[in-house]
Amino acid sequence: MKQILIDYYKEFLPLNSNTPKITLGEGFTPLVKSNNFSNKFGCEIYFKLEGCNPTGSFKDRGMFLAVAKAIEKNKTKIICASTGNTSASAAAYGARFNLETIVIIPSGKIAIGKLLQAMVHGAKIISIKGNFDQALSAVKNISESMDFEIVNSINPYRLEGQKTAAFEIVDALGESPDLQFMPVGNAGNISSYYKGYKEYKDKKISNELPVFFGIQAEKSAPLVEGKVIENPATIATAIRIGNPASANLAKEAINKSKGEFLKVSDKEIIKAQSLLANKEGIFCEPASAASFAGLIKKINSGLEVKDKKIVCILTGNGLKDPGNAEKYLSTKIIKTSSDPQSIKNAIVTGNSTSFLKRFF
Ligand code: AN7
Repeated sequence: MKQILIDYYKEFLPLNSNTPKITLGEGFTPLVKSNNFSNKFGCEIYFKLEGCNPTGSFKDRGMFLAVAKAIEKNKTKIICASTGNTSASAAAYGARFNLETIVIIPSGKIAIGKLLQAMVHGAKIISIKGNFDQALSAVKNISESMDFEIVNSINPYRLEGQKTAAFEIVDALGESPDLQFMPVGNAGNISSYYKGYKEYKDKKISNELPVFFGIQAEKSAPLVEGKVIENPATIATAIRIGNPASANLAKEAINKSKGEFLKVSDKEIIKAQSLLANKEGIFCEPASAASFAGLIKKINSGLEVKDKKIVCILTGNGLKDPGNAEKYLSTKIIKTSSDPQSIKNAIVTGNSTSFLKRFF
């Protein structure tokens, strides 16, 4: 029988005999090779499908450990600020392991699928007039006085859990990829990957670190601009963050690997999301598509990728954000009567051009 993540990588995780071995089935996500784009660009492109985690995003890899450690410490309440996916994950693990869960979200800026997840799992949801950065700052303040365990990525166990994704990639490829593209919001995940790749290198399981490309949305790009963005904006609400908590760790990952932070526009994000859906059969959320948008942008501006192994991290499932998908990616539905002849006519002559094609 397949092992659970907490057992499979136990020698790399901060566990002791009091840590409960909990799971919701996180990790072991597919690493899928792109045939279309690998051939087109003369390299090997892989997509890490983190949307296949139990709540549909990579957050579950960190949440299982943050929650296990909270239980180990006899905590009964967890809290997070969230652009959506952390709250969905916290709510699910909180429900399963009998913890009271509070989520603080920026009003009106969280994709409906994620909000529904927090609701169905029974979290207490508090929507604030403010953005993620303000929500996180409030959470830090509240947790001290109310004995909550914070399950945002400022909790070091989140990063420890999330580094398992780097192990899985090396285990699958037999070595580190040459390049890795991933979205960056609060900058926890890029820091986790860096830590994971580094631990495998230190143990001589791999020889190199990948060169990291951290992709931000154009108007939410504090790490590209080198300053805090007071009012971040993007349709990729998951990464609508102006003051990343793990900025220093993320900078280390970029500097040590000789990579770079890069920004892409909302239009480039939607285009990449559409290409993944139409040419690869992969439906990821907008923030995740930013990684592929970054790769395309670098290739178009002359990055040498020939024969390179490249991984794009697709951090969350497309169904999380049906609103943007309906607006930009959906196709026209052809309507007919039930008469087989008119159905045939519709198949032959009907036009179901996507909104996107008209948009561009
Ligand atoms: C799909 O849920 O910050 O750079 O509160 O949901 O580690 O923040 C989500 C972030 C990328 C960025 N892709 O990761 C939250 C939250 C998706 C995300 C990121 C997020 P970090």
